[in-house]
Amino acid sequence: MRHITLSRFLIEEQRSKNVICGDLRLLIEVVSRACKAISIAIGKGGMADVLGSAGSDNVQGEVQKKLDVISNEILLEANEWGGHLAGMASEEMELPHAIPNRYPKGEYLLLFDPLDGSSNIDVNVSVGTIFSVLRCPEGMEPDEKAFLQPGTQQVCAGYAVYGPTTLLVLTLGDGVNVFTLDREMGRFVLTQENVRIPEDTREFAINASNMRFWEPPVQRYINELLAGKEGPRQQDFNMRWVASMVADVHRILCRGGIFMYPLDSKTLAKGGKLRLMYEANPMSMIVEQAGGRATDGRRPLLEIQPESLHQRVPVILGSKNEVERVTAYHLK
Ligand code: AHM
Ligand code: MG
Repeated sequence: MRHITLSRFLIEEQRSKNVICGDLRLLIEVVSRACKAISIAIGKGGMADVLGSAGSDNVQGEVQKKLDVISNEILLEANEWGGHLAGMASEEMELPHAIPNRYPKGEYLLLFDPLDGSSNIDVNVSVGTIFSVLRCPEGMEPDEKAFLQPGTQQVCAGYAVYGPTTLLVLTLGDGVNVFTLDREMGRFVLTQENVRIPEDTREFAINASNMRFWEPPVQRYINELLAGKEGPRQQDFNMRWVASMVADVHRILCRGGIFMYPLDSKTLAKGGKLRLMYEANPMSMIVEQAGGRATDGRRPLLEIQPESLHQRVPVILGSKNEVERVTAYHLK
């Protein structure tokens, strides 16, 4: 395989397809460098003082891990000074982060979940960073309102997964490509081009301990899968649940599957568990760019008009035919 680095890939995309401009290229390069730094911090584990809780709660009222805070700071500092951003928003911060006045401003808005699946960090299971890029509407200040755009408006989305290898998965709205971190050289190298998610699958991912709290369409769907060969689906299904969305979605990108964090009576008041702007939208863009589907059970996730920065939604995504089936059960 030709060794195409992320930098070269981006320059060639800019030249040949005109899908990105210099500022967006810089943005992706900077985010990828920040992900490298996060990967290194995570890799130090128990040797450095990076594990465990930070002793604070985030805007969602969740306990922050030290690495949640460290990852958030790495992303903020890396992206502040380049002149490519109008503003940033993070799952870990209540309000958007303004670019300090001493730096020039650009046209893009960057949103991120700095460390997704962070409850897994202390047990050495894969975690990741998820990001989404929007344009700041012309003439608008980069305050909360500027960020409230449906997922269809994303110009780019991606995630890094810090597992046995560190990967960067990226879409510019023109397919999905996977880059592997070459640790010796300190660069990302293209290792999978134009990934496609199989339309059919026999594997599902859901936190089954919530079964009694789900809505009837989800209960029906999962019960049918669990009934296996003897049930209406007439085949056996396998289940996986890492509890790191990046790892679960990455498995689906590699070999198909359906991922669900549906509405349940525990999270009903909040609207769901996962966050629309930091998790659902970027992952939906990637999944749809790879030929999969993503809905909240009733409508495409990417079409939802956000009402607030930290809005939560039910998430059902992955192999097309299974997502369409669960969505049809909800609409019946
Ligand atoms: P986080 O962003 O605070 O880490 O929370 C999101 C994570 C997802 O990665 C994962 O799919 C889900 O929460 C797991 O939830 P649960 O522990 O309820 O199974
Ligand atoms: Mg998180």
